[in-house]
Amino acid sequence: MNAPVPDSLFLPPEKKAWFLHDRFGMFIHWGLYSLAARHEWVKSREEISNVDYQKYFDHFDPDLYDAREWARRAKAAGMKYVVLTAKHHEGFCLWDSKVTDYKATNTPGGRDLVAEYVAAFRAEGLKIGFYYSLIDWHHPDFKADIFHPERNRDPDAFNKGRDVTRYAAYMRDQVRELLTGYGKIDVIWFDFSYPDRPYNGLAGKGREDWQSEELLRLVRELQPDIIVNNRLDLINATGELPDVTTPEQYVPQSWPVIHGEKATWEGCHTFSGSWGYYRDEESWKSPEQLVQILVDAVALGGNLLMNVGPTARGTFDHRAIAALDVYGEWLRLHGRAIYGAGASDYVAPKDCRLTQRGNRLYVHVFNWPFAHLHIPGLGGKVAYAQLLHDASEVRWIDPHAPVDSNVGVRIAADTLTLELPVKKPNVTV
Ligand code: FHN
Repeated sequence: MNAPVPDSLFLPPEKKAWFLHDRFGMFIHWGLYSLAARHEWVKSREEISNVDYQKYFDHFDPDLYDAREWARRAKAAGMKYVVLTAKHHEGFCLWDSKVTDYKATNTPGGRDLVAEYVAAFRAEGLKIGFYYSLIDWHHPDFKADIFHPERNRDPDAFNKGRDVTRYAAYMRDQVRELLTGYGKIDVIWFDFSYPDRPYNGLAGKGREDWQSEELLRLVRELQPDIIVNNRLDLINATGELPDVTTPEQYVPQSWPVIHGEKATWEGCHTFSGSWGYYRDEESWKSPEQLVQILVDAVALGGNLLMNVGPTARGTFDHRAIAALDVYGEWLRLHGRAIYGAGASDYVAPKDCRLTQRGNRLYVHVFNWPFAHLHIPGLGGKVAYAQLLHDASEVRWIDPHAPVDSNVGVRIAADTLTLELPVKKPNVTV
């Protein structure tokens, strides 16, 4: 059983208020894998050695990278915070780290990509986050494991001379650089622990490998108000995980509960199934799916961190831009159903989700035509019949229905959001 760490290492609820209000953030997965353009795990999946992977380092030059353009698009899409992969599992650092040569400033591009990112997104008013990989397939002290590109070679020979303590100290040095070199940082997103995944004689990795408690203490010392996700393999005395629970690419069926408490949680998703830029990826989500993933998260009291995988030259491709535009258009109309909103205690009709902000209830309709909407506790039937495919008419038949109900406006995302005042404010955001 995981030895608990003191509650003082976890963020008190009031320090998460901005996060629970903002609800919607941009994830950005960007690295040498973007040049391979076929998934951020390409090095592991194709078992590419450091020597063979070097070509991506030698050619990485994001000549079209304009962080201000990225920041403008994130803001226009209604995203309020952002988390950039400062270092992903490949071990390549997007900032000018002093403790490694494997960094963006040593590639042909020669730029501190993190510095430009922080300045641009901060200027647009977004909260700043870093993703930092606990896994590092390039570092000389990272031992072979079930995911390592060398995993099918001789682990004992591979691990010879590799030192876990040195590796954990390297990570602390890098986290210190990130949390002291770029001003106030609002989120740090560690990724990921797998203590229970021994395979083929190779151990998993968790809090002992990362020296997670020492790492978390350092984070708290450097940025006391920062939000930390729950992938350090740490718990407190009640089994709570640091700050935010982050289900991986799935929408929970109910509000995640940890040891009897509704958790602070954030879903993380991709537009296309791949986190890193994947040129030939086909399974891009529809506008309806994009909207529903966001609504589902907030309707269950959570946040959404939606990912963009920029190209190696530093651009968002046309499909990502189209997806961001869907969010921007929908949130321009229905942002008040998301920001500062949360789960409702009213019961949602079939094929609908409810979000609520104080005494305003938002009924998100994802399927019609059907006869009527009936929300128990709101009197009779609230609206009826005319929810035809074009949703051109929605009539309130409940005599007590509020006269100032605003009928949602249908947009390209082919969803409909109705808004009406209710007596019971939502008590849990
Ligand atoms: O292996 C990573 C993956 O590449 C991606 O970064 C996701 C984002 O949540 N995290 C890990 C898989 O859970």
